[in-house]
Amino acid sequence: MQKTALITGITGQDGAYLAELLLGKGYLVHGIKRRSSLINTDRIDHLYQDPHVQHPHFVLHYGDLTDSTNLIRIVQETQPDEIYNLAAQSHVKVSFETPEYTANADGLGTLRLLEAIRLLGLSEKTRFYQAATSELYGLVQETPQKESTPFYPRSPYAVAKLYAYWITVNYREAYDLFAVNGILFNHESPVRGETFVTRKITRAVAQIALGTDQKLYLGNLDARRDWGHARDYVEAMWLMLQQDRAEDFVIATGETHSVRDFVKMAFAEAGIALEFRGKGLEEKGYVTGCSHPGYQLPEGQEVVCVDPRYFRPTEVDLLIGDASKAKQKLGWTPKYDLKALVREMVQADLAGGGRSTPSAEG
Ligand code: NDP
Ligand code: GDR
Repeated sequence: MQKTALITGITGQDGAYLAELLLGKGYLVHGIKRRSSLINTDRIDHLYQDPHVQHPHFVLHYGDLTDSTNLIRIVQETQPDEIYNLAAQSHVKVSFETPEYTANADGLGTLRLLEAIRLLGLSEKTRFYQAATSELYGLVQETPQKESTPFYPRSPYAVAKLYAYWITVNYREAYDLFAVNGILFNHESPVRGETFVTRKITRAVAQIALGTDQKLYLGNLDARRDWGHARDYVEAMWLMLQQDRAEDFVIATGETHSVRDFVKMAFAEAGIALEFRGKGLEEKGYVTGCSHPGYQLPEGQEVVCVDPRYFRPTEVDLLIGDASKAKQKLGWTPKYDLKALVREMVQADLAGGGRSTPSAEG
């Protein structure tokens, strides 16, 4: 029997990789996309199917997590076996500027979907995946962070996701719903949104190497993150919904690196050696060698600067996850290490001239 999945946030990074994974497994995939004045389906265009074909495998619906009637109608029409709730205002810094909207979409949006399942009498049929996040851990309580580590959210985004986490647990316990939280640590890819730090860095590396830009401005270089590859992480989402019991899982690589480390690795991947000098706001990154014959970057050129506009009112200093439970119960291990991730991202941005967002294919 063909399974049906409904993915919210299908136009985002994870939505694109997950849709590709599920289509490869023979699912009928429905996705919810928002109406926008410009077409925003770049990441999934390679999966697009003409809606006039007789039995489409990939169907998009207009919708929004802030509109419960719309969500109820889509869940009723699609009768999904699995719902993956990936939609969110997902930018931590932006959440300080749009806290109420973030709470509505990321917090209440999750409740609306759970209620849709319950009100439509789908509690026994439909399994629910919630995109929870390592941002829940926020201010460090213990390291490495695991399922039992106490939460201490540090942004309106993380607080909204805390509500979503607990309402998912509550519906599991109150209504016996198969509902799980995947507590995913940062995961990236060549189609990562351009304002998240990794992609901002790899795009800038490409532009600086190709001579179309000269400087990369960043915020807190000391923040440490556990960065994995989105392709590995969507596999874990799917595995969580195939278990006999609904449980929450941490998904992480178990390694942590600073933003500064990531910058150095990304420039090195393009053949540019970089050294940081100075402290605090005065810290800067200088070229100390350029081994790529195609680029002309003189030694001593200043290519990275700190700009306080990218600082957050409250920061998450250190994330490093312990995914032992996922390894043991889901048989999940990441295939990519950070070096391979950085290589793929930098090479994709160099190939695209540091401009376009390539699709999630390949
Ligand atoms: P993206 O920002 O790339 O994608 C977010 C998606 O949500 C987009 O499709 C966006 O649509 C959609 N969306 C935003 N607001 C709404 C709304 N009100 N109604 C409907 N759709 C909406 O995020 P990622 O793919 O990186 O992340 C997926 C999920 O996982 C998010 O919930 C994120 O918070 C969470 N997460 C991500 C991690 C990561 O490192 N990537 C780690 C842990 C959790 P549009 O394209 O129109 O903007
Ligand atoms: P994060 O990702 O906040 O961890 O949330 P982001 O890449 O935005 O920031 C990571 C760290 O880098 C520091 N930083 C900068 N960040 C951005 N965006 N831009 C900069 O110029 C910059 N300079 C330094 C940040 O301060 C931070 O410490 C991501 C999102 O995908 C969330 O949706 C998800 O829940 C978490 O990862 C896990």
